[in-house]
Amino acid sequence: MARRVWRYLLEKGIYFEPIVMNLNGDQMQFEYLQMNPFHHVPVIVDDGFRVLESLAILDYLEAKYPEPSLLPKDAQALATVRMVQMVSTNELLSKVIALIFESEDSPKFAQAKQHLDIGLNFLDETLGDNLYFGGGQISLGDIVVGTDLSLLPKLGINFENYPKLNDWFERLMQREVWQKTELSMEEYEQFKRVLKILIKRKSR
Ligand SMILES: N[C@@H](CCC(=O)N[C@@H](CS)C(=O)NCC(=O)O)C(=O)O
Repeated sequence: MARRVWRYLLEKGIYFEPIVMNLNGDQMQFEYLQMNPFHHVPVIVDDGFRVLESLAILDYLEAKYPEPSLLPKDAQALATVRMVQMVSTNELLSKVIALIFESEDSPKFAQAKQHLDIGLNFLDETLGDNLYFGGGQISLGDIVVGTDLSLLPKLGINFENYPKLNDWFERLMQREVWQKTELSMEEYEQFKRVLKILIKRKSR
C-alpha cells in the first residue's frame, strides 16, 4: 500500500523524505507503533500531522495540495474514481494475494481467479473509452487500481482478455513515474517472502 502513496507523491511532484521500512520487524518498534498501532505501512507525517491508511493519506494530500488535481470535479467521474478505488481494495486485492500464495490446482486458487475475472471485466467496462478512470487525466483511481494490479504480470497474468484495461495498463506503465517505481522481479520475490511471514503471523 506504500507504493500507492509513493506513486501519488511522484505524480504530484510533492517533495517528501522517505523512510524505508523493513517489514520484517521495523514496524513493531516502539516508535513506529506510536505512529501506527496497527503496525502497517504507509504512514505520513506532514507539518506534524500524522495520517495512516493509504486511501486517507491520498485524500489528505489531495485536499492539502490540490494542484495538479488528481480528483475529477464532475459527480459521475468522481464516483467512478471512488468506486474503482474501493473495488480494488475490497474485491481484488485479497484475490491477488490468494493467487500469489495458493497452489494452482487448489479450489481457493480457482475461486480467486474467477472473482478476479469478474473484477477485471468490471474495470474494463467501467473504463469504456476513457483514457483513465476519471476521464482524460490520471486520477487517484488509476494510482490505486494500477498499483494493486501491477502485481499480476509478475504472476504471469496479463490483461489480454480485457482490451480497454490492457491499453490503460500499458498507458500507465509508460508514464515516467511508473517506469521509475516498477517492482523488479527481485523486489517482487522479496515482497512475497515478507508477505508470507506477515500472513502467517496474522493467522496465529
Ligand atoms: N489498509 C491499510 C493496509 C496497509 C497494509 O496492510 N500494509 C502492509 C503492507 S502492504 C503492512 O504494513 N504490513 C505489516 C504488518 O502487518 O505488520 C492501508 O491501505 O494503508
